Amino acid sequence: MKNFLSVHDVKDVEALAKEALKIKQHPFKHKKLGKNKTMVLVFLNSSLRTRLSTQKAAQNLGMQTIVLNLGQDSWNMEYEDGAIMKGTTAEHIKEGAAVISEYADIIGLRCFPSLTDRDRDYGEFVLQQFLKNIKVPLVNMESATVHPLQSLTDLITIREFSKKKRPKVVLTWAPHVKALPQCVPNSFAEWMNRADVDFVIANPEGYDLAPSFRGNAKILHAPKEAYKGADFIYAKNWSSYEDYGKILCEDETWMVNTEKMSLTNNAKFMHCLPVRRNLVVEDAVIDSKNSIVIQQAGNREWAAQSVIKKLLS
Ligand code: AN0
Ligand code: CP
Repeated sequence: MKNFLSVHDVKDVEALAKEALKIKQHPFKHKKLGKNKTMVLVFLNSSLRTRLSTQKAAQNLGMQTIVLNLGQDSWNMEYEDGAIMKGTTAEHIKEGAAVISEYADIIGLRCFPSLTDRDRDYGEFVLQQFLKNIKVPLVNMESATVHPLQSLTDLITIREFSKKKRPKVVLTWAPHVKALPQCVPNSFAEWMNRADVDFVIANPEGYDLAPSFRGNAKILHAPKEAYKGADFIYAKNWSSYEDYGKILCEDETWMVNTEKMSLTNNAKFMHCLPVRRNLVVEDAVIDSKNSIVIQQAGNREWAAQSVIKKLLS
């Protein structure tokens, strides 16, 4: 593996999930692999889980870690080629990324979408600008269109908690007050499409994911039908891809609640977190024994470790 940018860098998602679960059993077995190597984690946006779990994963492999909150701790970065830098940006990505690369053996990057310019976001402009100017492997810690460390985590969590070989997994849109990226659902869909699961997406009209991400997944525009017989309910809000970055629906009947959960096959509740309670999911569901959001978040460490291990090997 040269970089970990999306599912396309992974040959076999189920094999990688198995590897991550093996690492969970023996986290320090490869402590020598990263000796005298450094991972620099660059954040253009907030993070709790990714920030902590990725550092911990690298440290479990013996690496040193440095976290940089770009634009807050460092200079404001310019990304446009040929820019005349008379504005607020003090350093160009050409030097910025190249210099980070001098100190790093692996770089992690979080760079959310603008949600205003679809072509720029879906072309992964910022991530590509980094990629062009570094000479070490890059790990995507959520970019403009995907969040592969989360999706690998989600797959290993499903395998860990599933009694069936081929569980029914439902990704359901849920309401939110802020326009959020499509990264988590896009990525979840691409990974589930490659995994051995019965995958269904439920979202309101106008919220269909981009065709390249939803693939051949079954799409339903009403929540109740989707919940029937589900083994996993995976909730997430996202803004519209079609009417790019817009909030088109605030219908609270899409919130995950006990009434809809009762239609499932005693489904486990999943969410990548952070989650807004009683907007995305009712307290009674996230506080129930069927909620596995904390175990899911815990698995971020093993997902990250399996990826970093591959990049070091
Ligand atoms: C982000 C998102 O929806 O992509 C990060 C999730 C991991 N969520 C928020 O900004 C609330
Ligand atoms: N799920 C996730 O990526 O969480 P953070 O945004 O807190 O890193």
